[in-house]
Amino acid sequence: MLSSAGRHCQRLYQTIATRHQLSCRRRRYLYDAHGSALYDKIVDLQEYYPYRTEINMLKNESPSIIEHIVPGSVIVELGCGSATKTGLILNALLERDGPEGCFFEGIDCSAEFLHSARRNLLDTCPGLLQGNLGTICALYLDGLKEARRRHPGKVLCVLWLGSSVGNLDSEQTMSFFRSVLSIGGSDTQLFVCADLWKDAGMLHAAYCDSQGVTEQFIKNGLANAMDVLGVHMPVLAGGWQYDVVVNADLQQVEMWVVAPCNFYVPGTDISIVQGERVLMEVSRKFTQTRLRGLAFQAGWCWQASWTDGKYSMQMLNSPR
Ligand code: AVI
Repeated sequence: MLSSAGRHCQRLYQTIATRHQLSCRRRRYLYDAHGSALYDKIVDLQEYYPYRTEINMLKNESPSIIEHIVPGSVIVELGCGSATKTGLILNALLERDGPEGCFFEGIDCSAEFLHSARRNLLDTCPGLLQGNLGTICALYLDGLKEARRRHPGKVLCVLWLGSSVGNLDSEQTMSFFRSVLSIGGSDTQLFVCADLWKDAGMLHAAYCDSQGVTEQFIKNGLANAMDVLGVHMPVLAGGWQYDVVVNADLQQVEMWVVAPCNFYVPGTDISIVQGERVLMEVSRKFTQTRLRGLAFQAGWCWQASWTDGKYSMQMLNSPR
């Protein structure tokens, strides 16, 4: 059952979504240029362990990960950004399969990121052939359709790094897993990375860092959302309070903001009262079993897993 605050939050985002026909409504507001720059700072924070953990695991496990990738597969990275981690897998593949056997397609909705991904990979993966390195400027699933169109009959190994699966709810995750499978078809692998449920103190610190960068990131998303809704209250923007809740029942970290005063959303019947909480972002944490369960329900077959106890990587296969 949703609390009345919960209902309001849902309605607030629903309003944004219907007005602007956004499917991933929260993420749009969080990751504008300023938000992306703040996120780049987050990943360097002492307290924010997931990014570093994933890099370390990729460094250690790449040789074992690629054992599960069929030679000649096309590596397709969803939301590749500047592709800072991808080289760890591509270099291992280059070593095993040589330049002629290594193919990459990076998908991102920022042309700027794709440009730097290309430069980055050509710098850090000597041997990667320019002609085997493609980029697709699109949302994930549209990009995946294009990757499939470019490589008919080849195995696609779809990388979904960065524990972004944690920012979707179960239904969205299932639907996303299903879509990847139906677009990729019978010759598809999905390599998905996710953060595991762990000590509450560590989780809280990761999302409520001592420098307040995550707070700025969330408030930037709030300012963008308010702007779109036509709620102009620059003076109040600073008055919102940031509150991180580690929700053990749902195994997720919740990033809330608390309204500093009453206000109406123009053109709607939505009113927010002083002290009301608005949920800006959720970062779900998994157990390996739960993650595999979701994949399984969506039609994927499990192939292999890697974990350091804090973080998990799963290689999934389309059914043969
Ligand atoms: C992108 N995603 C995996 C991040 C996370 O940890 O959930 C987003 C984030 N939000 C605040 N800090 C990090």
